[in-house]
Amino acid sequence: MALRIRALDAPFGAEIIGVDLSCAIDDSTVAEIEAAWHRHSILLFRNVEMTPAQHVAFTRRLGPLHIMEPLEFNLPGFPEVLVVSNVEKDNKPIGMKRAGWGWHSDGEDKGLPNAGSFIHALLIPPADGDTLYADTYAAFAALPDDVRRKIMGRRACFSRARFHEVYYPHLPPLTEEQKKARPDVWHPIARRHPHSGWTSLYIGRWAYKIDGMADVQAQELIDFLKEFATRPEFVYRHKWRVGDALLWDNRCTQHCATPFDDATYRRHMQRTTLEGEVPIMAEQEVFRPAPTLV
Ligand SMILES: O=C(O)CCC(=O)C(=O)O
Ligand SMILES: [Fe+2]
Repeated sequence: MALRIRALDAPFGAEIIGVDLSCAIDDSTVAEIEAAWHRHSILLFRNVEMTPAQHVAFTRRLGPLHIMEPLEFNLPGFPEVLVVSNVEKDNKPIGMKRAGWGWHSDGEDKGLPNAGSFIHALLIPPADGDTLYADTYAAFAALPDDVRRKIMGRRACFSRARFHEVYYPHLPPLTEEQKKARPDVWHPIARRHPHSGWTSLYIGRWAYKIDGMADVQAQELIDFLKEFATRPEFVYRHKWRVGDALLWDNRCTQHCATPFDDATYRRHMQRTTLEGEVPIMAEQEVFRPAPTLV
C-alpha cells in the first residue's frame, strides 16, 4: 500500500493518505503508521469507511485495547468501542454525552492512562463541536526555564473522585464502589514517552496536588501549567467531516471537545482506546526535534 504522510495545516500532526482502513493492511504499512504516530502525535485519516469490527481490528495492530467503563456507553456487541454521542434511542442515551468538554488526556486519572485513542466521526453537526488538540511536547519545550526546573522529578495527583461531579454534572455521581475503583493517582509532570524518549508536559483537569509542595503553591503551578499547555500556539483545531478518523497519543497531547447545539443536532463518534503503561518520569529534558514534514 503506497502511503503518504502530509503535515496538517497546524502546529503539529499529520494526515495519512492512501490507506484503506477497511482492507487488510500489511505489517510494514502498520509500522509506517505507527512510526508516523510516534513522530507527529496525532494522525488524521479522511473519508474512512470502516465497520466497528475493522475499527477494532486496526487499532489492535497498534497495541492491546482498553475496555472503557462504565460498560453501558460501549457499542453493543463491541465492548472495545466507546460511543461518544448525544443520540438517544427510546429516550435513552446510546453513548457518552458531552464527553471531554474540557482539556484532558484520556485516562490521566487512572494508574495506567490510555496510550492512545482512535475516534471515527459518523455524524457531525453543521456548526461547532470541533475538537482541539494541544501538543504537550511543544509546551514542555517552551516552558520558562525556572518552571521546567521546578517540575522535573515531581508528580501531580489526579483525582476522579474529586472532580467527577464538576466535569460530569449531567452524569450520576460516582458510587462508593466506583470511587474505590478509581483511587487518586500520582503521575510525573515531566513525562518521558516510552517510544520517542521525548519529554512532554503531563497535566490536566483532574490534577490538583503536587508532591513536596504546599497546596496553595501547587494549585497555582497547576493552574499555570494547564493554561500554558493549551496556549493557542500549541493547538490544532480539528473541524470534523463525516468519515474523519483521528488517532491521538495521550502521552504527549491533550484534547478538548467543544460545545455545539446538542439540543438540535446530532454528533456521533465511535472510539477505540489503547491500553497504556505506568507513566515514566523524565530523568532529563529531551526536546522533540523540529518537524520535517511539509
Ligand atoms: O468528542 C470529541 O471530539 C472527543 C471526546 C473525547 O474527549 C474523547 O473521546 O476522548
Ligand atoms: Fe477524551
